[in-house]
Amino acid sequence: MTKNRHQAVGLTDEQVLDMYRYMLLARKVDERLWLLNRAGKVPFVISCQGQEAAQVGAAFAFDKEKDYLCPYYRDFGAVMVFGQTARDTLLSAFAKAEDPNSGGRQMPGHFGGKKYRILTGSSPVTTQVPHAVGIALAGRMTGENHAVFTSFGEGSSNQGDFHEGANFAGVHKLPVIFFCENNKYAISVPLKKQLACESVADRAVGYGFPGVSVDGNDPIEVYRVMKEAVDRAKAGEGPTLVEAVTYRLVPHSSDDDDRVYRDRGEVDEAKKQDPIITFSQYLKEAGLLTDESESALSNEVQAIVDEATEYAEQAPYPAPESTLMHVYGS
Ligand SMILES: Cc1ncc(C[n+]2csc(CCOP(=O)(O)OP(=O)(O)O)c2C)c(N)n1
Ligand SMILES: [Mg+2]
Repeated sequence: MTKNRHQAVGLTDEQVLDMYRYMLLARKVDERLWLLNRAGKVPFVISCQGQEAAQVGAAFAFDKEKDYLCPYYRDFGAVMVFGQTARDTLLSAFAKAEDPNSGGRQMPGHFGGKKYRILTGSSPVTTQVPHAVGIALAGRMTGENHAVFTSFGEGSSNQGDFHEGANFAGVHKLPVIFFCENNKYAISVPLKKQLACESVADRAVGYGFPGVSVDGNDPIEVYRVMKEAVDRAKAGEGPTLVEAVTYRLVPHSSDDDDRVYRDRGEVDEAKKQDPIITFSQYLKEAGLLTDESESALSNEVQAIVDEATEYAEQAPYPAPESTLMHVYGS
């Protein structure tokens, strides 16, 4: 990576350090979830590992006071930039009453929260896409003109919801940014068995708006492309499809064994491009991070994760008598 590229795209030194901090926080929270799962304390984990640069770089391009996020289950980095905390994630993993996503009712990774401007997610993949398009249409009708950030995996870009949402947004030039995190697998299905076209970004032409493919391990490039897309959206020029090419460094979920469908050599090769490592190198070359400040930051983030774990483990469960709340109307 060339030195100080961040300044050329309008990011300050403080902002790129902040990006790295969010990436590290997302990674360390994720690692903690796996430990808790293997210790039998939390039932399920769905990971962001390998996709933090894409998620954080993309989320930095939005106005957190105005814009909306309709994320998918891996988006720990994005939801944290929009305001969710390590405590929130741990509360959700332990299914505690204070979980802001669903009060301990949904599986982990089903993010949501009015105060964070994050739309509640649903389990069928890609349902968030038409919702995002609807929020953009509502913003046009009310004059709020917010941009909407929606994300999904490349496998999910085969779902009807993606195509219907993209078509409608293209026709009405709505301010939606479709963000595909192409991590090369849909559970055990590799990319070449998912798409016959060259890239997910190519699909945009069919809906009459630009499609851009970007290195998802590079948060500065992801930010640059997303910022252009957000600026276009807010200028009334319509949607953009951005494909961030990443790699899922861990199994699909805590219930998956990826050794049965992908070669260890491939995973080891991808680990060399782990964005936590490559972005730390960039920051060091730019003179913004040293071994000492990196280890201080790492300790600081680890302490946040420890505190969040402790807090969430002690927190109360939802009251049993509230089980049917929001399920049946009376
Ligand atoms: C409509 C629907 N079909 C199938 C599933 C089961 N499922 C959950 S995640 C997933 C794979 C999605 O792959 P991709 O979109 O590439 O996202 P990734 O998990 O790789 O980030 C599938 C098939 C689902 N949740 N919803
Ligand atoms: Mg995928």
